Amino acid sequence: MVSRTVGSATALGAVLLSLLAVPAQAAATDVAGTEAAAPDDAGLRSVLHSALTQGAPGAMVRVDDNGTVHLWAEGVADRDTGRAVITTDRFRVGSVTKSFSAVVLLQLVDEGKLSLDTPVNSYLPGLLPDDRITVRHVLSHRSGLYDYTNDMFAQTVPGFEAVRNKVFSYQDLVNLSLKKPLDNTPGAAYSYSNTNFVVAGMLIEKLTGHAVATEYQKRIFTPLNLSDTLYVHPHTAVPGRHVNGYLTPDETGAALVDSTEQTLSWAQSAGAIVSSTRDLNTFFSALMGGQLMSATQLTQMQQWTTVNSTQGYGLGLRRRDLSCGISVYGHTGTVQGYYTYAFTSKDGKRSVAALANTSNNATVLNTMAGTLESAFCGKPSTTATTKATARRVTPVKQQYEDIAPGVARD
Ligand code: HEL
Repeated sequence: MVSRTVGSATALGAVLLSLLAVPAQAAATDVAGTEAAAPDDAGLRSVLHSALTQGAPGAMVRVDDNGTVHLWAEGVADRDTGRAVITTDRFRVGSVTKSFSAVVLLQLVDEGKLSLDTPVNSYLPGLLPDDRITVRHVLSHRSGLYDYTNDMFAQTVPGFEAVRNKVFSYQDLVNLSLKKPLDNTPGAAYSYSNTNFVVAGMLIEKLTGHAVATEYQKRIFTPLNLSDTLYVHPHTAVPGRHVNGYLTPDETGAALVDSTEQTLSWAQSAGAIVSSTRDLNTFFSALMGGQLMSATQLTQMQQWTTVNSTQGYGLGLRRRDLSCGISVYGHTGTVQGYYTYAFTSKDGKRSVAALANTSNNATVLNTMAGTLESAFCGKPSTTATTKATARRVTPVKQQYEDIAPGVARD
C-alpha cells in the first residue's frame, strides 16, 4: 500500500523514510467516536531527538494511520560501527510479549480449553501457594505473586551480567517468586509482576502440549504474517538486522553496556519476543480490530484494573489515557538496552510503535511516551504550543510506568 519512499536513513539526523499510502479514510477514533487529529511529524521527530540528547544512542517510531505510514529514525543501531537505526530493524520488545501470551490464552478460552475464573492450580496442580489465584488474577497482575526481578535486578549491571547467559526453567522462576510471600490477597490489588506471565507461559504449554514459541507462531505470527517477529529463547543473539541494546549503568557517567545478547531466560513468556515497529503495529491493530479472538474475549481483555489516574491494565493489555482525551491500547517493554512503546486506537486503525535503544534511564523512558501524544493527539494548538511541547519532551515523574521499585534509574 505504501506508494513511495522519500529520503534515506543517516546516522546524523532524523529522516522521514516514507509517507502517504492511500487517500485519507475514516480517521482513528477515541472511545467517544470523535475524530483524532493527524499525527504530528515534527512532534515525533522532536521526541526522538530529545531521547538522543538524554542518552539513547538511537530511537525510531512508526505510525500506521489507516494506511498512511509515518517513519522516523535517529541515531545509531550499533555504536561500534556507527550504523544508523533503520526503521525496519528488529529489537527486543520486552513485556510487549505479555500481550502475545494473553492472546494465546484468550484463544484457548474461546476454544473451551481454559476458563478465566478457574484457579491456576486446577490446571497446574500444586504450582501456586494459594488455590484462590485464578487465571484472570494472573493476567491482570492481581495474583499477588511476588516479582522475582525486583531482587534479580536490584543492581542493574551486576544483576544483568549474572543472568544474561543463564537458562531457567519456568519452575525455577516461580520458585524464586515463592521465596517471598504474596504481595496481596489474590484478586485484591494490582501489583505488576513478571511471575504472572511466567505462569501464563506454563498454562500455554500445559494446555496445548507445545512450547510457547510454537503457539505464538501458529496462532499469531503466521496468520498475521509477522515476518520480523520471533520468540528467541534461550539463544542469545537477535537474528537478522537489528538494533543493539545499550544498558545504562546505575553509576552516573559510567559507559553504556552493550546488552544485546542475552538468553532472556529470566523473562521467557513475560518478555522474550523480538519484533519490529511494523509487526507491532500490525499485531495491535489486528488485536483491537477483533481479528485475534472473539468479541467476548476482547471485552474480557479490556476489563480494566486501575493502575493510576491515566492508566489501566486489562488482561496482558495496557490502556493509557492521553492529554487530548483519547485512550490507546497496547503495552510497554523494558529489557536491558531497549525501551518499547506499542499502542493502537480503540478501533485499531491508528497504531504507533516506538523504540529507544537504551534502558535504566527514566528520562528517556518518559520522553518516549511523547510519541503517543504526537501520534494520537496531533500538533499542539498554536496558543498552547510552548506548554504542550514542553509537556511532551519533559520528563514528569508521575508519568512513569507502573514499574517495580528501582526498575529505572532517575
Ligand atoms: S518492568 C516494566 C515493563 N516490563 C517489566 C519488564 C517489562 N521488564 C523487567 O522486568 C526488566 C527489569 C529490569 C530492567 C533494567 C533496565 O532498565 O534495563 N532495570 C534495572 O535493572 C534497574 N535496577 C513494568 C517497566 C513494562 O512496561 O511492562 O518489560
